[in-house]
Amino acid sequence: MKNGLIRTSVWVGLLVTIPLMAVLFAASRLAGLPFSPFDLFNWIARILPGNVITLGIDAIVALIGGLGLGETSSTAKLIEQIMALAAFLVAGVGYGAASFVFLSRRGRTPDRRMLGVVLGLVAAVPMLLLFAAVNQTATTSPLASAAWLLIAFGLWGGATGWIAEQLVRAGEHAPSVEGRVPGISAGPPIHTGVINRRQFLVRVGNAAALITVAGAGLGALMQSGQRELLETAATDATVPEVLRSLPNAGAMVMPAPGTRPEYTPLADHYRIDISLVPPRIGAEDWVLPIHGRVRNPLALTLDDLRNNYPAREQYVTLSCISNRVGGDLIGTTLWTGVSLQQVLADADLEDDAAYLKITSKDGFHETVAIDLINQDERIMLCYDWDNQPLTVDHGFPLRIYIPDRYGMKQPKWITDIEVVSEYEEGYWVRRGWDEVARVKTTSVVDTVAANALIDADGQLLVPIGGIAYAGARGISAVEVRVDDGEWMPAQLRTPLSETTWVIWRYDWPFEAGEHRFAVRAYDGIGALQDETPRGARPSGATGLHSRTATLAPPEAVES
Ligand SMILES: Nc1nc2c(c(=O)[nH]1)N[C@H]1C(S)=C(S)[C@@H](COP(=O)(O)O)O[C@H]1N2
Ligand SMILES: [Mo]
Repeated sequence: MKNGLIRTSVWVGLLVTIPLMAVLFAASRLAGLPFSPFDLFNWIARILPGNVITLGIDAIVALIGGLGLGETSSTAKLIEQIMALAAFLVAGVGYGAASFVFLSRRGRTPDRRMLGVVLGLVAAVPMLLLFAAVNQTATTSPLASAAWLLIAFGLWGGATGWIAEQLVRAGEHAPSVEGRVPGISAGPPIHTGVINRRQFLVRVGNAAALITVAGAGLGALMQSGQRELLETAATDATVPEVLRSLPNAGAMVMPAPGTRPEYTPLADHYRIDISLVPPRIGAEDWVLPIHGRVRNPLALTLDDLRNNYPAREQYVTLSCISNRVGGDLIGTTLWTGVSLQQVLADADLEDDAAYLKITSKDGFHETVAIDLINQDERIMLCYDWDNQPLTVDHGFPLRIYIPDRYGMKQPKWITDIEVVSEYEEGYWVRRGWDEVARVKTTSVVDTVAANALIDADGQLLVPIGGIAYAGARGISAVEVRVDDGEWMPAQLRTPLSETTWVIWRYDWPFEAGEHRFAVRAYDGIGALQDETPRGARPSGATGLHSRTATLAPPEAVES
């Protein structure tokens, strides 16, 4: 094949695919129509083997950490979204370029545009299947979504056909018709006046750029509008009131300056899930079926859960099993819901009922042993976080809380609970992660507060502090080691609850110079955390966290 043809075909592929993406984006923002680039990526993420995915996630998390790109979970989502766009672009340009070559070569094909439309519709078929398999992007009816995909991809193919037609024609006429209007008898002219292939492509490029800018701009405008709405809702309603009434308000030990907030602002809570955009569930259409090995199948609305069962509240620290030692995939908030023990009592389980199979809107699923539920009334179906309904990101309308387990065991966006007699592996367990996913004891140095020295009767102290967390086992002790010294006991602040992290603090007698501060924790039964450095897969990261700080001589410190 001629080099020129390849170059032109790639160029044409770009000229038709980039505007297609912009138009799909605008339509998804304006009308809730499906966004195929994300559907494609979500689908790939679900079929790839678990270790490949883990490798990918690890690489992203390492990249974010290494380059200091900011908060891990939202940055990771952004990177994934960019990857999704890139993957779609590559696939789209590839298919578009191949279509263009095909269409250009068919000598005297009567109608390249129609043929192009057909090729576009062919490409729409996998997008329709993907949409049917993993749709989280659309809120429109399946019929409207399918129709839109056919139209958009049909137009995309048609545009390729039209460009091929015009270029073939310009090629036929270019040498002989200089100065004349070309191709009058064979259909509509490219344009009046002199035009060659290059000029034509530049014009198409301008049109493509215009559509892209308009589509992307319109879509972005809608997006920022939505985000603002969410943010005002979150800040107005709740945070101050909740913070004022924290249960440990009277705790003696104060966090060292620079320690992370003990209660994570909702907007800052990490988000981890398998979807590029969270599934949106309408409260009105949602009912939770509890069925299977039960004598009394239930179908509970959100109101049923709120009104027919006593509400439970629990301050909870949630951590992702992928969190690295010292990472930010961990947060603490107030969870409200109903004890599963009570709900299951109403369902009246059959004698062979052994597990709940919980399924989510995004295709995520997990199995919870009924024995575990019977042992712990804190296991609950939660509808509120931070004293307000769950946000879309965090699982609206319902998620489960299981103390002492990593987030991977705790589905958000629950749509179905089936009571079963046989164990079944959950989504991440199937992909090679720990079956139990019990939280590993961990501790972190958040701060060496070199600019907040304390003068204790002439002795300068540096406040050092951070968190320690051991799931529902609680923390019994924390120790700090400076350089190669002895492990010294830290002070523990009363935690928000027995299932949250504990803020610790250690005021170290000041010594100028560079020092390394390490921390380790003992869980509630006195077991020391695992000091062996280990990555997150498959059971959660272990190892010590430390922070190095250079302390300026006291003369330089303002008193
Ligand atoms: N439906 C669904 N639930 C899910 C997930 C998911 O991908 N889909 N991810 C789990 C994982 S791995 C974690 S760490 C927590 C994170 O909850 P958050 O995003 O509210 O912090 O949700 C869990 N529940
Ligand atoms: Mo997770």
